[in-house]
Formats: sequence, C-alpha cells, structure tokens
Amino acid sequence: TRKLIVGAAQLGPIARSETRTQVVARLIELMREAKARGCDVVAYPELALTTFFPRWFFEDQAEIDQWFEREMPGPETRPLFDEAKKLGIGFYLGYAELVEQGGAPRHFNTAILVDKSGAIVGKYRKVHLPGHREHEPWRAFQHLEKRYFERGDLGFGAWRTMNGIMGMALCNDRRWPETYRVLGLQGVEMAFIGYNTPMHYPPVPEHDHLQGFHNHLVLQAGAYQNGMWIVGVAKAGKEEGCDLLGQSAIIAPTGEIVAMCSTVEDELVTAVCDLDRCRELKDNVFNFGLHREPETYRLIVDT
Ligand code: ING
Repeated sequence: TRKLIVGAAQLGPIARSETRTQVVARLIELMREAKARGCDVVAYPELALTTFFPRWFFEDQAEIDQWFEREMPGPETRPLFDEAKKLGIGFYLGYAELVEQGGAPRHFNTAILVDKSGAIVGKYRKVHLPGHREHEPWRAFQHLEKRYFERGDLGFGAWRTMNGIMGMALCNDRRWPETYRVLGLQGVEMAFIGYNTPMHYPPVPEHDHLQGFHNHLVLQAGAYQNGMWIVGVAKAGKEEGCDLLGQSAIIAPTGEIVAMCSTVEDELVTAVCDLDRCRELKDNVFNFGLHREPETYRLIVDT
C-alpha cells in the first residue's frame, strides 16, 4: 500500500507588521514537528506568508505589491526550502505571486507543491476569486481578492509526485464541485487546499454560524464524490480584528474526517493516508468510466 504520512500545519493569526522572516520561522517550527511525527509532506494555508491583506482597500499599487513575492524561493523563503531539503519533507505553500508575464506585471493567489528534494514540482493559481473589486465601506472589513488578483491561468493541474497523483486548490475553490471533479477526472488521489475564511460573511451574516459546517461539508463531499484525500489548512484566529475559521482537517476518500485542529493557533495535525484506499471509491460507486454520463451534463460547461 502507498501510505503517506501527511501534516496539516494550521497557522494562527499573522499580524500586519509581522515580517516574512518571522512567519517563515513559524513555518519551519511546524515543519520540524511534522518531520518528528514522520510526515512525508506538510501543507500550509493560503497566503501563508502575510496577513490576509485583501481585508483592506489599497489604492497605491506599490503598497499592494509589498504583499506579493517576486521570486519563490526568495531571500526570506529560501530557509524554508533549505530546511525541507535537509529534513527530506515535501510541502504545499500558499502565497501572493507577482510575476512578469507578457511584458506586464501579473498578480495571482498562488500555491506550490515542493517535493522532498526541495524542487517545485507543481504550481496552481486560484481560479475562483471571491469577494469584490471596489471599496465597499458598508462592510466591517473588505474582501478585495477580485481587485488584487487575476483569475488563475493554469487551470486545475495534477502532478505525479510523492508516490501518487497530487492536486491543489485554494480557499473559495473548495466551495465549487467543479474544482474536485476536474481534479478527480485527472485521477487525483490527494488535494491540498489552504484557506483564509472569515467567520463573518457580510453579505449574509445569518450564515456566520454555519462557516465551520460549510467548510467541512464541501471538503467531505469533494473527497467522497471523487475518491480523494483532502488536506484543508486554515489561517485561523483573530487576525487584525477579523475572526478566521480554523478546523483544519484531513479528509479520507470516504469523506470521513480523520484529523482536525482544535485550536485557532499554529497547530499541526497528522494522519497516515493510504493512497490505495482511493480505489474503494474510484473503482466502484464513483467509477467514472462505468457510471458517469457526461453527455447529460452539457449545461455545466456550455452555460
Ligand atoms: N475566503 C472565503 C472562502 O471562500 C468566503 C471567502 C467566506 C466566501 C465565506 C463565502 C463564504 O472561504 C477566501 N479566501 O476565499
């Protein structure tokens, strides 16, 4: 059996004033704990290097760009890659990516998959950008991902690494069934999904008490309906006055939660994930070749 020991490294709040060097030190501490528990791979949250800056309205592009990484690894993040290589552990990391493409600066909400040798084996750029584009002062806090990021241009990829087929997504992507199905159709056996989820959702505050329920609902459904392991990792806690959901979890292909964080701070939870167990679903109830009827699903893509 292809057993992978996986760590979900949840982060507590990152202060606006916290430097990348300070954050990387927290990431390295969690990576060492993961190694001590025998992990082959450890997953960090979305935008794991800085505070969740889309909660504020910035006009000045130079000020916005300060939240982005121009190179990965860069001077402040190289120690994390070096530590991973030294320990022989892979990782998933979410960060804000600023890159020159087509002669112009491009801004993406990005995640990478790094293998045990410290090599970047996969990159994903967030497709489903939630929130809004203009300043909406009626909100207790903003959610300006549509302003600061472009829609990801890499699609939902799958990579053969870590003795399996791995996939990635980011935060709001996990609410959309299409995310998991596009990964599942590529045979993905484990998907890493970092998130920053405010407990308060200004457009529908009567759903605030359901944030935890909705988080696990979509992760568990996605895992079960595509026979894949899912590692959902939060940036949690009261970050610059905004309460962020924790409850990071490792979900089995059956949809069961096999590990979950119980704090809203830096916390590692781990699980032994047998990638061969995906076959229990992919060869039976969700055997796409036998049972799936794409001809009847045209509306999903054509509209
Ligand atoms: N955050 C939130 C998320 O999708 C959100 C935005 C919160 C949407 C609650 C709907 C309800 O978890 C990010 N970063 O996508």
